[in-house]
Amino acid sequence: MSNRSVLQVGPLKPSLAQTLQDDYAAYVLPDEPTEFLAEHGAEIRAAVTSGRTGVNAELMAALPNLGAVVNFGVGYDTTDVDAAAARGIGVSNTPDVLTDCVADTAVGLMLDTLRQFSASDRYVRAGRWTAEGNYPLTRQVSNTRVGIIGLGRIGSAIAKRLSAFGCTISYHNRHAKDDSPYTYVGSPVELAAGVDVLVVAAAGGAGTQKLVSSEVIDALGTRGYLINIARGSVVDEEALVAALVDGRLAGAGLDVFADEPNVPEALLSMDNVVVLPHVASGTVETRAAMEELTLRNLNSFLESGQLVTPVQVPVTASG
Ligand code: 8YV
Repeated sequence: MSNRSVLQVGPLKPSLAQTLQDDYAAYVLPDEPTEFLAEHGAEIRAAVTSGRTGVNAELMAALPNLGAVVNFGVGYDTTDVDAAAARGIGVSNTPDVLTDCVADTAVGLMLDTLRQFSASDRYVRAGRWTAEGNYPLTRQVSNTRVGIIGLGRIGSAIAKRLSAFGCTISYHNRHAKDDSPYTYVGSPVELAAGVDVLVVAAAGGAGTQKLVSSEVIDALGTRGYLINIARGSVVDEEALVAALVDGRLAGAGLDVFADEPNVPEALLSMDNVVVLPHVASGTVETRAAMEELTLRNLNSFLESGQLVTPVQVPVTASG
């Protein structure tokens, strides 16, 4: 078998892509892959990708000896895990190492959205402080009621931070967590109805598609805010934009969108909305830790057939 058994799928952090070239002589999947796959598909044992691209069932089918999809990022909703499971292909992600930065971003977005710091900054820069006087009053963050959708690693880290702000935390998950100090609520609508701020921290994928529906947004109501650091797919974005345009929701802080990097035009002129370009894990420290964990997964798989942080264990690892 060829030594060139690693395939880069989609753009990656430049230093990671460079290491894949230098240390693994990795192939890079071309934009028009048909010819490449016919010639080299059978050589590939591991694909390295990110949440932005992933490996779909069609690509897996063209890689008959694929044993692992190594994903840079905690979210792997762009990889077809069912197709991988059916073939005994392992999938790894990069949990834990990004939890703190993503939770920091959620809290920062919440502060910015309710207090309108970004909008206030624009107000000063535009000379409006001197021309028009003080900025309008905004909403308090401390002591608010916060509902978290998805109390996993990241959701729990957000809850811990917001507890220090005196916030009352409730959450919705597939199942109540026995060891959680926070109040479990049985449905997203019920959760939204009882809070000031709804924070989305659930994994993306088929099971959470538009979990934050128009009904949930209506339940959050005219004084409610939505914060999303998870995936755009978890929210009905059209319903969200419509509610913001109509003034049926107080505001939103969004790091993720349904069709990145495209952000609905209507949001761009709203001072009660903060839009970030999917930066939650984007610090030097966290991205380095994600890169390191990605390479540990790749090495471990190539050496022993085992992934370090599998989301799915290969049934028939090909060593
Ligand atoms: C990254 C993310 O921006 O980990 C995730 O799921 O969304 C982010 O940390 C992304 O994976 C990089 O492509």
